[in-house]
Amino acid sequence: MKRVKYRGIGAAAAAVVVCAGAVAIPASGADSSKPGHGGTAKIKMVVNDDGLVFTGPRKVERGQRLKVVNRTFPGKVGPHTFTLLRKNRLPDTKREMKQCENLKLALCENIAKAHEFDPSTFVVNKPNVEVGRKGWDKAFGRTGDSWYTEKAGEHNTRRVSANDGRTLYYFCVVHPFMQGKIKVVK
Ligand SMILES: [Cu+2]
Repeated sequence: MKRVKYRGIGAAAAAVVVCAGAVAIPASGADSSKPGHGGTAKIKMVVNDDGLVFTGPRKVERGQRLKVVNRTFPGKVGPHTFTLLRKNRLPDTKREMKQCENLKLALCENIAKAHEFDPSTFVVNKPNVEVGRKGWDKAFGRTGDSWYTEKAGEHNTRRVSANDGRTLYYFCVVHPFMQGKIKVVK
């Protein structure tokens, strides 16, 4: 465990204790790797032995509902985002992650802007960023699909509108080491 200074979007600076997560994209969680025909696939934001992580299935069907649930206590760990981003944009060094948290990385600045984050008040005016086709499909760069959450138990459900065959990469801009991926299948 390591004490890190938290200064992310949507909350005043606060010192929180998190484990420095592994940089490699985990083959997320103990959840079923089956997309669960017709049901709702679920990705959870949790604290486990690895620290703050996303857990969820490896696959989801195109058109299936994907529910993202905040199972952490943001008073302790800060808020989160579930943000789609292009694979080559995933912050993969400590330096990049630090820059991202501090919104010094163009990508992360774009995400904060898309959420209409006000750095003077730490208020996020637009928790739901929905671009491209309706549903999860558009990955940052300049813009993309993203959800911001600052309360325990909050959740957000959208259909997966990305084409099958594609892998969606996601992360949390507040804790850039929170990363995952999910493959869209038929
Ligand atoms: Cu987070």
